[in-house]
Amino acid sequence: MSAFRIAVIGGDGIGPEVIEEAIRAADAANQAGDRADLLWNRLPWGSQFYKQTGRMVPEDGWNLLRRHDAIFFGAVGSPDVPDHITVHGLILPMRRKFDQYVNLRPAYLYEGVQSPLRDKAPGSIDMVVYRENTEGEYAPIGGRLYEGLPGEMAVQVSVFTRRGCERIMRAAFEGARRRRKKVTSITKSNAQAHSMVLWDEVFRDVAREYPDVEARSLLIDAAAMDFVRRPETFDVVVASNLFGDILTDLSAIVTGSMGLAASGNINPERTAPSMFEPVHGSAPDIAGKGIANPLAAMLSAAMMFEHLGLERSAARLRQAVAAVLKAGQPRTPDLGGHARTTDVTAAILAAIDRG
Ligand code: GGG
Repeated sequence: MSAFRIAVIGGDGIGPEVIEEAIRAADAANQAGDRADLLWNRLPWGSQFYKQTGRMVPEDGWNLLRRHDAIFFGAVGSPDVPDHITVHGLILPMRRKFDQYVNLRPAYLYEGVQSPLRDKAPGSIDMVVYRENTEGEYAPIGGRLYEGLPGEMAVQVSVFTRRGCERIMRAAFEGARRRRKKVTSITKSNAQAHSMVLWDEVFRDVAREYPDVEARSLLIDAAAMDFVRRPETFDVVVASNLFGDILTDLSAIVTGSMGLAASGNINPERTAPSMFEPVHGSAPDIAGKGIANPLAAMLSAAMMFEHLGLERSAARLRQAVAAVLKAGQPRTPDLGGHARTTDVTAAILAAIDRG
């Protein structure tokens, strides 16, 4: 029997709530599927841990994480700790340290889910965003000068390397070959005359290696419009760190809810563990109320299973999610219902049981 050590960081807000429910569903899907030996190693890191220790991750934390096959992550962000401490102390360094340079964010309109857009049939929105995850606008380079004084200033440097652009774009083209063979690159080279011009040049170079895949460039502003106006025209989208982050809230909401948006932070060379997390954040407004949607976390667990080669377990989990959504209930409030998080898990467990 294959064995996998999975580090679990529930993190903040609704993170631990949805992650625990997703583990219950993942265990059931694994029992019905691959029957692998899954060891879930829970790590109590997050804002609470920061308030107790002054660190988001303990001193030996990164080495400890590295010894796992994957990381299952909830959310980070707390109203009483600034985001530049929480996000910059945990999730962003993890992506860089473990070279998780592909942030894979699929968006799919499931049967039974109402898009806020008019007349969208199930499956008509079906795209995957490949977000560059280790450099770009989220590089922690820059500084503040004259803090607190009238002449205060801040400099934030974006970092775009040929290597960084090439590898995310190649991943996108490879992904497109397994789908509908169309890649859209998101740019803003009409305004950002250095970074985005390099991005476009590299895109043209990489596209030449994939003559069987349709390639086009779209300005971020036009893309934002078309994610709403004609989302069915997108197959694979490749975007920088910031652009990908913003556009994937849009792709999530046009497919019904942030509560359905899953993601993987992938190290394709497998030199370090990849990390899987729902796209939504910690949602402090509903934390502790037991009404968070666990489906994004469950679909993230399915992505993790696929990454680990547990295809049968992944399929069981995905089928159960699709069946519960198609049935129309139970639904948490983000999908217009009144159900609790645990009601959804119960329905998922029953759907896994039915097979
Ligand atoms: N589970 C997603 C999460 O915790 N998001 C917090 C956040 O702001 N992340 C920034 C990012 O994804 O780049």
